Amino acid sequence: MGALAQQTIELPSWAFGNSGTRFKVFAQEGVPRDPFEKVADAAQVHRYTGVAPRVSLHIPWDKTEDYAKLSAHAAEQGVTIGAINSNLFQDDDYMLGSLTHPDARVRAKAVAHHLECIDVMRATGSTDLKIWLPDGLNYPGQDNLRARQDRLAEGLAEVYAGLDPEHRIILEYKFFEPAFYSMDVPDWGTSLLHCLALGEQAMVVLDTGHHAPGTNIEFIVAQLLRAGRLGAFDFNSRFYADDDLMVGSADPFQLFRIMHEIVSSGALAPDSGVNFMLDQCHNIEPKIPGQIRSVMNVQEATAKALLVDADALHAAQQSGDVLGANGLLMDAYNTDVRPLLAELRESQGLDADPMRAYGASGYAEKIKAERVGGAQAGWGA
Ligand code: AOS
Ligand code: ZN
Ligand code: ZN
Repeated sequence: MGALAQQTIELPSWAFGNSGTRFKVFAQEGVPRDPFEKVADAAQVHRYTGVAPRVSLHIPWDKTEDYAKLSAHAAEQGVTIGAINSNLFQDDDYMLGSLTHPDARVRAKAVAHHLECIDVMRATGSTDLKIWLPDGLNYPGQDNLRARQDRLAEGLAEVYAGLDPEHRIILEYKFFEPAFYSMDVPDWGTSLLHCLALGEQAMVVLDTGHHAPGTNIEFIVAQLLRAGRLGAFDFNSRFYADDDLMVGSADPFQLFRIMHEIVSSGALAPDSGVNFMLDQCHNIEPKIPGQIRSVMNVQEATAKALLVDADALHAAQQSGDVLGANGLLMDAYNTDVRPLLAELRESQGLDADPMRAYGASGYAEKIKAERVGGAQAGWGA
């Protein structure tokens, strides 16, 4: 129970705004109109789960005049500002790339944007600068693959030089989209190489939706933990591509296997350096309950991973007991941990059922009445 109570999950501000696909953005009633309201909604998730005390921001979607005020507002609501996400994908200048662009002027603009994000970190007390690079090529021959890596290394080094000692760069990878022939940071190996070149304050972000179907994600988790460079997760579920569905909804067994690697490496506690973030969009379901459900799914996978009998598993592995070892994992996975989590919540003074408690709180009705003309998260326009 102690280990479970320690885990924290970070929520993305953009999960609370309207979102959709390239075909349609469905507007929902009561969605936030500004970053202050997004933070207030995220705080509701923390209020009923007790384990979601941070909110990631996205610049420019969450741009505001006074970041110290936003940070104070977060504190009043019982949460803090988490990772600051930069945006290199919504500016015409970036059509052929940002940090990898052939034109030095465009690369300098992308570096300057990150220095601006670092200023936001200073004003909000955030320690993670999350970089997801949409750069890449659609056609063979379109640009020089190797030169782009050199430009990227140079640009990242300039951003890294702007960090304060308590800051980190967390560098995400993605195997396709928006570029379809070759992304400039397509995989964990490329991200890790850049992080190693940058220094101790650079870590890899693993977004669970950013791999080819069939990829063994828990292997990547184990490898990055081994290298001491797993900085964060962007949790979500996918059936086909970067679906950004609720984590644990498509493949709860995969989430369990990931959490098993985390638990067996002792990487669950907040001081382990792994930031457990969600990166999701709720296109058709209500957003606050969607986030509550996601947090609960992560907690359930974690609780199951903590149930694995580590000593017995080690013994089975050492003696070559293939079925025994596999059986120990499956026993833990097949345990219903919901009563245990209900008990944990009650011991923390929370309602045993966060979904029910939020539903009964009247918050959804209140924001529907108060907020008119909610903003789009920025996705799917
Ligand atoms: C994009 O596909 C990535 O998953 C990004 O992590 C993320 O969704 C974006 O940075 C949101 O700002
Ligand atoms: Zn992501
Ligand atoms: Zn993504």
